[in-house]
Amino acid sequence: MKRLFFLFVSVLFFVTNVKAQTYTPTLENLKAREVFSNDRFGLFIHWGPFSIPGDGEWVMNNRNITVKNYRRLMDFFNPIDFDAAAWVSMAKNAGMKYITLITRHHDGFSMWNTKYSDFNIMNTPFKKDVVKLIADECHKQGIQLFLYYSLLDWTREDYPHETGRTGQHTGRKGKGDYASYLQFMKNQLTELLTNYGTIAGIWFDGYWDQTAPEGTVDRSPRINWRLDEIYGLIHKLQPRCLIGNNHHLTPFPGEDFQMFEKDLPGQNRSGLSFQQPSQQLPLETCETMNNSWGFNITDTSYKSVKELIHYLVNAAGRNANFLLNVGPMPNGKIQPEFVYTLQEIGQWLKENGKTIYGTKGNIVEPQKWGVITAENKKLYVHLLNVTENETYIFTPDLKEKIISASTFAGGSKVKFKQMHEGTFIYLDGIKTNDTDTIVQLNIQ
Ligand code: H79
Repeated sequence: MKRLFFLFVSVLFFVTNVKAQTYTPTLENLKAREVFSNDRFGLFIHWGPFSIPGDGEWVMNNRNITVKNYRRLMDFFNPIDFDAAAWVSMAKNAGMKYITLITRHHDGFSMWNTKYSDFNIMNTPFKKDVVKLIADECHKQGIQLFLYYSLLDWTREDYPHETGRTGQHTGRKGKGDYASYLQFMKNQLTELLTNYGTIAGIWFDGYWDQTAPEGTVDRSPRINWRLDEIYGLIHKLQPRCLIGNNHHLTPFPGEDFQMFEKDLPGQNRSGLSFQQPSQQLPLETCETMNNSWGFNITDTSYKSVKELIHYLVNAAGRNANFLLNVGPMPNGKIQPEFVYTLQEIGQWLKENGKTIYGTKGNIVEPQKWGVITAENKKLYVHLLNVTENETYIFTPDLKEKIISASTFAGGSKVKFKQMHEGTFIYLDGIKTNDTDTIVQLNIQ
């Protein structure tokens, strides 16, 4: 009897202990994940007083600007040409299904009316709550809103700056106090998740400020972030809200999607993406239009429409969303090069969105010629790289049995041969497209 009781107690202990460490998403959260993975394309917006020097959002750190000097930017932020409705409709016309907005970047400036820091938008000459203006417009125009929130802060004294990898030259003398900083973040996140309607997700960044360099074996953080408390708070306030964290590590319990920065899942060209793509969670990859997130006045290395469409298709082919960034100018306008590119992508999506939205990727390994996306009984073969004189493409590992094949544009018949080793798709006689020739395979 005594032994049985002991067994009972240990089972109970085990169960409660395991429960404390695992995260069970609610049904509505799981549904939100599904909606998110079907969205496939979103707009990232990096905007704030950091836009004023025209040198990217890292200007404070990169030019060793002290807190005292940096705070002057607050007096200059007055974007008289800002029009939230125009930004949101630009995103919608580009075929984007969500917006991810910087609410507070590493410089610590809050873009909303917050009670918890005076370094905020209400103390600029603009005096308007940008998060509110954009949130209202997103709700009105029916597009989802994600909020970017930095865990790292280059201005606050209570952020554990002594152990930070960045922000070492901003003139802070005080001692970091994580308990105080954590409470501050909880207070701010409570505001964001209470006063701005439905928030589709929170996009964290800056965790890496407290980890050992990428590639080192022990990546344990120098502080205990107590993320479970933050995540618990978010899911309590809005259970549907999806949490993602740009820590460049394998997702932690409590996170609802996995993100990659400047890399397709499975690639590591940036040197930041050592993590394996999750098989369970929705995936997202973010990329810039030029080489900057925040407005950069000399960066004219614009990616072409074709390159960005390829990135979108390549992301979808790997089961990931594409979050494409703009860094609006300090006057509130988005530069014409970006506006043009987004319009063109939107045009392409109007014609070809059916092969992107709501599809699944990873049907076959990405191939030299491109990728495949799938929806119901259809596979879309995206031929991104084929030359004029290639007469066929070959794809291994295609398990589905093909009934018929045709071009997605125009619907003309395409010849194919399905064999044990793989499938041949013949290109002779079909009209190719310089951006993406899509072949639709109807499967059994
Ligand atoms: O918001 C945008 C960037 O400002 C932010 N994330 C995107 C979405 C970003 N922060 N850092 N990076 C991008 C690049 C990362 C640089 C790092 Fe490092 C390399 C972080 C860790 C290694 C340099 C070395 C900075 C800290 C150590």
